Amino acid sequence: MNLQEIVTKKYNKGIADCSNEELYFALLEMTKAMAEKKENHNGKKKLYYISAEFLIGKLLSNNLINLGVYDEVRDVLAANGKDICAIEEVEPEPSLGNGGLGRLAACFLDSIATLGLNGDGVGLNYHYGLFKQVFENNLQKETKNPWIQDESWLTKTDKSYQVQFGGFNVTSKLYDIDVTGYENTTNKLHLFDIETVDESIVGDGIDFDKEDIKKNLTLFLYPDDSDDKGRLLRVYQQYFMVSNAAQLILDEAVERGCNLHDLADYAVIQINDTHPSMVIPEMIRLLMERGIGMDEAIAIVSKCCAYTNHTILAEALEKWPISFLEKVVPQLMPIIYELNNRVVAKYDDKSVYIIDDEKRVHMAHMDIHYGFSVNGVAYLHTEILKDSELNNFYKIYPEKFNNKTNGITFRRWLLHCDKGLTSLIEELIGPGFKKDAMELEKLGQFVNDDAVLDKLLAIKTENKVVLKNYLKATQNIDLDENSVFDIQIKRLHEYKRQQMNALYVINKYFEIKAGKKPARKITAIFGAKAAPAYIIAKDIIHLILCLQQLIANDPEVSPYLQVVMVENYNVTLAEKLIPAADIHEQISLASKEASGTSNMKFMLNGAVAIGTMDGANVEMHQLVGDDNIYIFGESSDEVIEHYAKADYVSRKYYDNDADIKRAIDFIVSDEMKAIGNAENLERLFNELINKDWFMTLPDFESYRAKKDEMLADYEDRKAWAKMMLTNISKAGFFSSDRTIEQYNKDIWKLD
Ligand code: Z15
Repeated sequence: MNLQEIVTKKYNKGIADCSNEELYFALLEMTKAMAEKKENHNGKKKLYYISAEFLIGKLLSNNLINLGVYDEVRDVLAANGKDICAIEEVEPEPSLGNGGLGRLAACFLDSIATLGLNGDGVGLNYHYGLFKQVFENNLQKETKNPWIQDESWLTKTDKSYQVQFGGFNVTSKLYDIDVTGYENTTNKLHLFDIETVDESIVGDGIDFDKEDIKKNLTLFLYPDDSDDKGRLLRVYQQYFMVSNAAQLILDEAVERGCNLHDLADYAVIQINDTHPSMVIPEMIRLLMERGIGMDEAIAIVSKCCAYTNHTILAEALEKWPISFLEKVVPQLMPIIYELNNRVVAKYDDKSVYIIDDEKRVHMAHMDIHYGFSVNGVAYLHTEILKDSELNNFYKIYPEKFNNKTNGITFRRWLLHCDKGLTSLIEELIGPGFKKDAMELEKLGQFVNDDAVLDKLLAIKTENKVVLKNYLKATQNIDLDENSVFDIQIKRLHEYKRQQMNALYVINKYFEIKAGKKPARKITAIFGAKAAPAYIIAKDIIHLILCLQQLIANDPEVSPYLQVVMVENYNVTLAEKLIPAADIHEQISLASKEASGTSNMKFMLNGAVAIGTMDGANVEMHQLVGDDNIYIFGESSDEVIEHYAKADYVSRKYYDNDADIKRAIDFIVSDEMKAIGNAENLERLFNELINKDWFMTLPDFESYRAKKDEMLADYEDRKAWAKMMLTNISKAGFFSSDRTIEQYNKDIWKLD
């Protein structure tokens, strides 16, 4: 059925007479019907990508693009006086993830389907996505973020399982979301839920009764990124997810002819960080229940499971107290003890044990011993895992370790979000890059073509105007499209060092006051959510919001400098911000950002990076060369050495560098305290001068100098446009299609 037919059936009127809301639901129905026709269950072996997060974002336009009908639908709507962009606005964003890890899972599903691989995602159907961020008195407040409507992307299936917890059991219900690849087949994202969840127990903010598991199990996504905060409920969620996944995997395998002994020929499980790690003991338990002996069950599961590590931050590596597991999943404990005993019997080195002296279960250790693959998410990250963080494991199992540098889907992060740039590229090198991202290299031939460079700059300005209009309409923010847009968007975390960017802003403020004016106005744009319990992160948001207000109200400074912190940064906003960026900030403390993925999105959209030699920045630098990226700061080796020697004292930098002292003192100045709260500002001040665990101060001076160099270079518009073009032409490597091809070739081996 085409759109008009669906509209007639649903509403009995013409497209022109429908509201945008009605048209959204009609398109939803049309898309789901088209996706279903492309389902394909070929291949013996199937991949299950299990993840606590799938940050899929809005799906309408992405699905229309992948189904190959976007242009047609846009034109039909336009012929009826309707704007497809306005209809896209109606869709609520499913924010079923925190940040990079969840968004990566969503990009991977797109690429798995695009490559026609037999692979589904498995996760949880959170009723509320990541909290909605609102600013009140320059502070972050969290409110609930519902996304499920009567008609949604979810399709209720008849699949249902029993999941046993200590003391009670629950009945699951499976909901599916179609994942249609670009001009290819449809796979599924399986999201498990229970019918007894009670949305009415959520109060004003995001507080709710944590005790009644049957009412709250899938109510919320834990709002922590690169952190394992959260307690018992998190273990309940994780076990619910993997017990359902394991039952689904066994059912489907048996349906395809598996006799359980040969499970590894039918199923491969990718464990996305340690959140799904309990799938290992659960699978062993279920196989034993079906009559397989312990030794064989362990061997079978070890051939099926592969683990991806996404961080070296100690606070993000999950270690569950045995007491938690005893309470929530007592049936797994004998298996976990046995898995640990086998390790203890074989190795003297306590650092590789699954259970430590403090009676905590190290989830990653279980994955490494009882999985067949361990991968990091960027070259440098994997090297650090092998050389330091997981070195004791690497010595035991060198053959298990491999790198899979992250990637992004170009359908969402170019074809959808930057239509102007997409058509310019198509005009220049034809449409082949849409299927084979490496074809972007062909753009290199235009690096001295003035007409092309001018068009590139014109598209960037257009995108800046689009962002300006959008932020004016939605957040009442005024932007100047003739200023430099310098953007840092990512979760608020000290290791990502938004505070260093803020110190740069303060320094620039003083320079302007002293008469040293920048060649052009700088617009420093931030977007970030802080975990609700992460005090210092919230203080940094407070600092940025106070600076935004203070500078906007200073007539001496505001013509040259603007600070903007967008409210409720999410996938939808990223799709508007990234195409409008001139400069992107990738300034994490070297060694701490496993990969980063926004760096790839910005590069693809013609922004130029200022960054440290961290995560995938290292590979980006190698691809574009010194002349097309601005690298500063200490190396990961130097940073790792500081930690080893414990020789960093932030106070010394504060005492010995007048610029640093002036900037940090300003945080607690009378002007700032007149706008903000003394408590928040003083806490942040003390943190910076007494601790600064992520070493912003040693890198500050090289950061400041590098950014000033960059801003000066920006004034040579032609040279800048060349850098933009070079970045775009080299971005092909960061397609998640490449990443997924590597996962399949080295790990999954699907036919
Ligand atoms: C998360 O978003 C990431 C790592 C984690 O351990 C958790 Cl819990 C959440 C991020 C990394 O910080 C980022 O560098 C990486 O690009 C992303 O995962 C995807 O691999």
